[in-house]
Amino acid sequence: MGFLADFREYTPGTTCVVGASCDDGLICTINDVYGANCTCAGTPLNDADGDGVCDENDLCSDTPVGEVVNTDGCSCSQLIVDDGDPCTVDDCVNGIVTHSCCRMATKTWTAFAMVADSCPEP
Ligand SMILES: [Ca+2]
Ligand SMILES: [Ca+2]
Repeated sequence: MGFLADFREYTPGTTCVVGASCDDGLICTINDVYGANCTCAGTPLNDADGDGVCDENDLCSDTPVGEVVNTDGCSCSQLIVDDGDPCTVDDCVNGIVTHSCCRMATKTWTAFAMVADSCPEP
Protein backbone atom coordinates (compact mmCIF):
# COMPACT_ATOMS: atom_id res chain seq x y z
CA MET A 1 0.00 0.00 0.00
CA GLY A 2 1.51 3.31 -1.05
CA PHE A 3 1.66 6.61 0.73
CA LEU A 4 -1.37 8.02 -1.07
CA ALA A 5 -3.51 5.02 -0.16
CA ASP A 6 -2.35 5.24 3.46
CA PHE A 7 -3.07 8.97 3.47
CA ARG A 8 -6.60 8.40 2.23
CA GLU A 9 -7.22 5.58 4.65
CA TYR A 10 -6.34 7.66 7.69
CA THR A 11 -7.65 11.06 6.63
CA PRO A 12 -10.41 12.01 9.06
CA GLY A 13 -13.85 11.96 7.57
CA THR A 14 -12.99 10.19 4.33
CA THR A 15 -13.15 6.47 4.90
CA CYS A 16 -13.87 5.71 8.53
CA VAL A 17 -17.32 5.18 9.93
CA VAL A 18 -17.83 6.10 13.55
CA GLY A 19 -18.61 2.92 15.41
CA ALA A 20 -17.00 0.65 12.80
CA SER A 21 -14.54 -1.87 14.14
CA CYS A 22 -10.82 -1.18 13.88
CA ASP A 23 -7.57 -2.10 15.58
CA ASP A 24 -5.91 0.40 17.89
CA GLY A 25 -2.78 -1.74 18.04
CA LEU A 26 -2.96 -2.11 21.80
CA ILE A 27 -3.18 -5.60 23.24
CA CYS A 28 -4.87 -4.49 26.46
CA THR A 29 -8.01 -3.18 24.81
CA ILE A 30 -11.01 -4.92 23.31
CA ASN A 31 -13.93 -3.91 21.12
CA ASP A 32 -11.90 -1.30 19.22
CA VAL A 33 -14.05 1.08 17.21
CA TYR A 34 -13.64 4.37 15.37
CA GLY A 35 -14.70 7.39 17.35
CA ALA A 36 -14.85 11.05 16.41
CA ASN A 37 -12.07 12.20 14.01
CA CYS A 38 -11.42 8.57 13.04
CA THR A 39 -9.53 7.85 16.21
CA CYS A 40 -9.50 4.15 16.89
CA ALA A 41 -9.86 3.24 20.54
CA GLY A 42 -10.96 0.26 22.54
CA THR A 43 -12.17 -0.59 25.99
CA PRO A 44 -9.18 -0.98 28.30
CA LEU A 45 -8.64 -4.27 30.06
CA ASN A 46 -6.99 -4.40 33.45
CA ASP A 47 -3.21 -4.21 33.63
CA ALA A 48 -2.54 -4.37 37.36
CA ASP A 49 1.24 -4.10 37.20
CA GLY A 50 1.22 -1.57 34.35
CA ASP A 51 3.74 -3.39 32.16
CA GLY A 52 1.60 -3.13 29.03
CA VAL A 53 0.47 -6.77 29.14
CA CYS A 54 -3.12 -7.05 30.29
CA ASP A 55 -3.88 -9.31 33.24
CA GLU A 56 -5.56 -11.92 31.07
CA ASN A 57 -2.30 -12.50 29.20
CA ASP A 58 0.16 -11.66 32.00
CA LEU A 59 1.90 -14.76 33.37
CA CYS A 60 3.98 -12.70 35.81
CA SER A 61 1.96 -10.47 38.08
CA ASP A 62 3.58 -7.69 40.09
CA THR A 63 6.27 -6.89 37.54
CA PRO A 64 8.52 -4.20 39.08
CA VAL A 65 7.86 -0.75 37.63
CA GLY A 66 10.04 0.15 34.66
CA GLU A 67 11.24 -3.35 33.81
CA VAL A 68 10.88 -4.43 30.19
CA VAL A 69 8.76 -7.54 29.75
CA ASN A 70 8.29 -10.22 27.11
CA THR A 71 4.95 -10.98 25.46
CA ASP A 72 3.96 -13.00 28.56
CA GLY A 73 4.43 -9.96 30.79
CA CYS A 74 7.56 -11.31 32.47
CA SER A 75 10.76 -9.35 33.07
CA CYS A 76 14.22 -10.85 33.51
CA SER A 77 14.01 -10.47 37.29
CA GLN A 78 10.92 -12.69 37.26
CA LEU A 79 12.34 -15.46 35.12
CA ILE A 80 14.70 -18.34 35.78
CA VAL A 81 17.69 -17.41 33.66
CA ASP A 82 20.05 -20.20 34.72
CA ASP A 83 19.17 -23.40 32.87
CA GLY A 84 21.32 -25.45 35.20
CA ASP A 85 23.66 -26.47 32.40
CA PRO A 86 27.20 -25.43 33.36
CA CYS A 87 28.22 -25.44 29.69
CA THR A 88 25.79 -22.84 28.37
CA VAL A 89 25.96 -19.10 28.71
CA ASP A 90 22.68 -17.87 30.18
CA ASP A 91 21.43 -14.42 29.31
CA CYS A 92 18.23 -12.40 29.56
CA VAL A 93 17.36 -9.22 27.68
CA ASN A 94 13.94 -7.59 27.89
CA GLY A 95 12.36 -10.74 29.29
CA ILE A 96 13.83 -13.00 26.61
CA VAL A 97 16.00 -15.77 28.08
CA THR A 98 18.68 -17.32 25.91
CA HIS A 99 21.15 -20.13 26.50
CA SER A 100 23.98 -20.07 24.04
CA CYS A 101 26.64 -22.65 23.54
CA CYS A 102 29.27 -22.76 25.15
CA ARG A 103 31.41 -21.70 27.96
CA MET A 104 35.11 -22.00 27.40
CA ALA A 105 36.06 -25.47 28.43
CA THR A 106 38.05 -25.36 31.59
CA LYS A 107 41.18 -27.38 31.46
CA THR A 108 43.02 -28.28 34.57
CA TRP A 109 46.32 -29.99 35.04
CA THR A 110 46.66 -32.91 37.34
CA ALA A 111 49.96 -34.40 38.29
CA PHE A 112 49.79 -36.65 35.25
CA ALA A 113 47.70 -35.10 32.48
CA MET A 114 45.59 -32.16 31.36
CA VAL A 115 41.91 -32.82 32.05
CA ALA A 116 39.21 -30.92 30.17
CA ASP A 117 35.64 -30.67 31.36
CA SER A 118 32.78 -32.05 29.30
CA CYS A 119 31.62 -28.76 27.75
CA PRO A 120 31.81 -28.70 23.95
CA GLU A 121 34.16 -26.13 22.47
CA PRO A 122 32.57 -22.77 21.61
CA1 LIG B 1 0.39 -6.55 33.29
CA1 LIG C 1 3.71 -8.65 34.40
